[in-house]
Amino acid sequence: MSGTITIDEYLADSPDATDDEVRRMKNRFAVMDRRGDGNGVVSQAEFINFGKFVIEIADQNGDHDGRMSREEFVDSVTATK
Ligand SMILES: [Ca+2]
Ligand SMILES: [Ca+2]
Repeated sequence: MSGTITIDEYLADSPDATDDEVRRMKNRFAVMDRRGDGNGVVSQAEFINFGKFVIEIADQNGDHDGRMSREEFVDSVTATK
């Protein structure tokens, strides 16, 4: 692994994704990159930073204990924002 992920590699992880899922994944990929250096590929650091960000948001919408619980995770992936 080169340490970076391209959009094609990212989408290849979910070959059966629906159009809707593909659109969401493309958005997520763009956000990951934009929170970093915006060079069109996602580095490991950008990927990890985004993961931390997602956990933080989920916890902020939950009980603020610094961890993402199962319930907070489910809320975060089903949220319609
Ligand atoms: Ca990048
Ligand atoms: Ca929590």
